[in-house]
Amino acid sequence: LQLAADLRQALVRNEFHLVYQPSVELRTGRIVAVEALIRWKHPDRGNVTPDEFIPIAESLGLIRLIDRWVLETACAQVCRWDEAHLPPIRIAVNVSAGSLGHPDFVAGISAVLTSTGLPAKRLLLEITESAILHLGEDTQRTMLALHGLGIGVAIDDFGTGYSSLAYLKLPSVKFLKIDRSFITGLPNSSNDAAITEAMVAIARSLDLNTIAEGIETEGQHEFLLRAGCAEGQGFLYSRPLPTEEIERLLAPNA
Ligand code: G
Ligand code: G
Ligand code: MN
Ligand code: NA
Repeated sequence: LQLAADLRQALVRNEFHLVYQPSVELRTGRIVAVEALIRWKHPDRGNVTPDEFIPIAESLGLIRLIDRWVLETACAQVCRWDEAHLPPIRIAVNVSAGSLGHPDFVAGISAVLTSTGLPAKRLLLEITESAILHLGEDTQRTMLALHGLGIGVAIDDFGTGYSSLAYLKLPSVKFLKIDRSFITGLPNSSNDAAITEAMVAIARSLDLNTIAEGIETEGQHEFLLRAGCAEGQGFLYSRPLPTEEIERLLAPNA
């Protein structure tokens, strides 16, 4: 597969970049975090989406290198925003199963925090339910080690996996990200409304924060605010944006 061969070269050829999607406090609209999202500009094909190349990277064993590049780039970026005296925000980084399952995963993250100087509490790792499911016993150790370092974890795409809810008790888990598929039907779909309210209730009773994904309308925003969801992401507030545009949004006199 040509794409796979090209993917092997993409890192050294500098073909990746990051965009950042804001996450806002629903009550105020204030940006409290950004999620780093990878983009690949292929020299011939143009933009290739992560939905296409992340699975290939996983199967080629390249995902650890890519996730590491994302983590370093995103942590270094948020430190530069701090140095420019922009309001301090959290940075969320997606982590694939192939990275999470590696024995050196926690050491790698620790090294990036040390080299960039980013405080651990400012980093949030987004891990899908299915990634956690595949790891079994090692997960517990990894999650405990992350907690020991003060690094929080968000369960990404919550509600779409096939796992038990046992991992919600892991000490590093601090956030649930309610999957976009449940937000789409709000506020009119009574099923989506009931599921969303139940997820927020689970989160609250376990002392976890909720982030709703894929908010596109005022009606969805209002519903989630009333349901007690604290944070949201979606095109209603902002698409994923390049660095300069995030800086413009964060600047106090923007
Ligand atoms: O950015 P976009 O909506 O196209 O992302 C599509 C999918 O790719 C999402 O599931 C997202 O979590 C995943 N993704 C985006 N960026 C990264 C990344 O840096 N690392 C990993 N592992 N997945 C990512
Ligand atoms: O799985 P994950 O949550 O990491 O996926 C993030 C992806 O969701 C990004 O690729 C981003 O482009 C997409 N996304 C973010 N906000 C919205 C939205 O409001 N509507 C839709 N349709 N997609 C969104
Ligand atoms: Mn995510
Ligand atoms: Na998601």
